[in-house]
Amino acid sequence: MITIYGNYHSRASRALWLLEELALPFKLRPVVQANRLADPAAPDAPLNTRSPEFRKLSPMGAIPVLEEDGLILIESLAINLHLARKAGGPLAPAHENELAQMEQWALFAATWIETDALALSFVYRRKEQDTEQGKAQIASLCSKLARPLSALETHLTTHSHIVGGRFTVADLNLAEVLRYAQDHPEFVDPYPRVKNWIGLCQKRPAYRAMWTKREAETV
Ligand SMILES: N[C@@H](CCC(=O)N[C@@H](CS)C(=O)NCC(=O)O)C(=O)O
Repeated sequence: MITIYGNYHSRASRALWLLEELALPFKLRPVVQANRLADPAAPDAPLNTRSPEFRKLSPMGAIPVLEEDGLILIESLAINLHLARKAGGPLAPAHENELAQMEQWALFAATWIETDALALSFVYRRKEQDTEQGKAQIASLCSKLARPLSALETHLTTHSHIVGGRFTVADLNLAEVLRYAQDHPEFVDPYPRVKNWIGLCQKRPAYRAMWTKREAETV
């Protein structure tokens, strides 16, 4: 049985979307981010990323974690590549070259995009988007994202999807990383193909199902 530790308001959403796509049975063990709690060490605190019990599973103390028949994985994009590959089917790599490309795009997302996309989201979470400092940060982050987004736009001029001409875990991983930047919707305006591709990813019934559960979640 697959167990995901985490919640829908975290990077666990990546695995939870994929599990909807794959229609696989799984258990979600709620773990909340410690920084969302007033006192994560309180005796009545819910299981959280600093709980000793959880730290035994994840030395990083971060969610998501996957546990499956003795296998423990603590990186969301690796969890998804594993789940897709093990399940097989259209979302999985069809051969070694596709696997290499899917790994490449997951690393592309994690190294070229995630930090700046997340920083963009945090400007909005801090409600600084209309301040002079916030506007300057947004401009700087959009300019840092221009290089990977231009590369992605170029890729999408000759490819309908990220890998293999069909929706795969590579699209899902990249779309989820880029989602952070969507708190500033204009980020994607200079990249019409990227905009269209994210829209198509997020119209998928499995994404909508994940999102509905996220909206119903109280963390
Ligand atoms: N690179 C890791 C990052 C995991 C991560 O930072 N998770 C956040 C939630 S999205 C977390 O657990 N934060 C709470 C904490 O660090 O205590 C991944 O992609 O899985």
